[in-house]
Amino acid sequence: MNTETDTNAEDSSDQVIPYQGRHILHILYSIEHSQWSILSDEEQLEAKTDLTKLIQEIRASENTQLLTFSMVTPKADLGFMLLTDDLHKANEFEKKLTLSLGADVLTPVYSYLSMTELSEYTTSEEQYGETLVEEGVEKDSDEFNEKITEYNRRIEKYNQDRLYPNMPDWPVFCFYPMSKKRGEVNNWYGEEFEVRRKMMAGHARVGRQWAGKIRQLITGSTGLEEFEWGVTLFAHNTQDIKEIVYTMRFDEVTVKYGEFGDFYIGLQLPLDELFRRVQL
Ligand code: 76R
Repeated sequence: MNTETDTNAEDSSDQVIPYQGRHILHILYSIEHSQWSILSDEEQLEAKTDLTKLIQEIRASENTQLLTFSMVTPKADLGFMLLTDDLHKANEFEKKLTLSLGADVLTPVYSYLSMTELSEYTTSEEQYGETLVEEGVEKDSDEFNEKITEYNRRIEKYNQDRLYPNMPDWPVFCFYPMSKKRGEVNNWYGEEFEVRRKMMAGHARVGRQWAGKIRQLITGSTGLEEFEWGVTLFAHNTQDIKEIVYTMRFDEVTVKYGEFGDFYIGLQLPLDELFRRVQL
């Protein structure tokens, strides 16, 4: 053991370097109905009240969002998506959620840890300026400067949304992990930055066709999970999910480098409806 770390270990929270962004935890549970049915009506009510209180407590915690889902298909029953600023908080809430209905009622069947991140491929001010010049706007003219200011404002808002996302209450939730291939022929990490940037720009152009229909959050998990990103999509119906994922399969980045894990679909429901839906 490293003694230097030990002597500084008075307060464990000091050891976690402040992180600009959110930790994201997707946790899916199956409900052990046999265990649940052993509880009396009173105990069941108490357990549901405890979970309700816990959810309220988590939601009231600073810089934290917690979403609840009834999962579709028996891959899982109950799902949570937790977004919070601090790994200690994420860890504490996760442990509490698992025990919230009493021991052995909720069995975790899937979980995914990831973090919000800025895109590596965002257009820089210089690149945007070059595009303006190509479009015939004179460099350093009033119009040019105005457009650059407007651009910077947009990027600032965009980066804030990426680091500190606020998920919508849209009903359909979809989650799956993804990686970029490191094959002998197609190796994403062996490509020049400029090549990757151009391909990602193409990807974003395809994605933007779903503006207003799909809200996407891409979170990084390299070093945290086997896959490199978590993809969380919200939609108003499953048709839009199916369409965007299908269409993207033909996008160059996905065609050449996309690797997918398992897909999970859930319905975002308020807690009382959720309890009824999952038969608690
Ligand atoms: O963040 C941005 O909006 C800028 C452009 C952008 C990036 C950097 C973007 C746009 N994505 C980015 C990164 Mn995406 N995305 C997916 C999937 O890939 C598939 O085939 C399916 C999974 C969907 C459906 C989707 C949707 N994206 C990424 C990354 C990280 C790659 C990296 O950094 O190397 C992955 C794994 C990924 C996968 N993407 C968009 C969308 C949509 C809808 C958009 C437009 C968003 C908007 O403009 O509002």
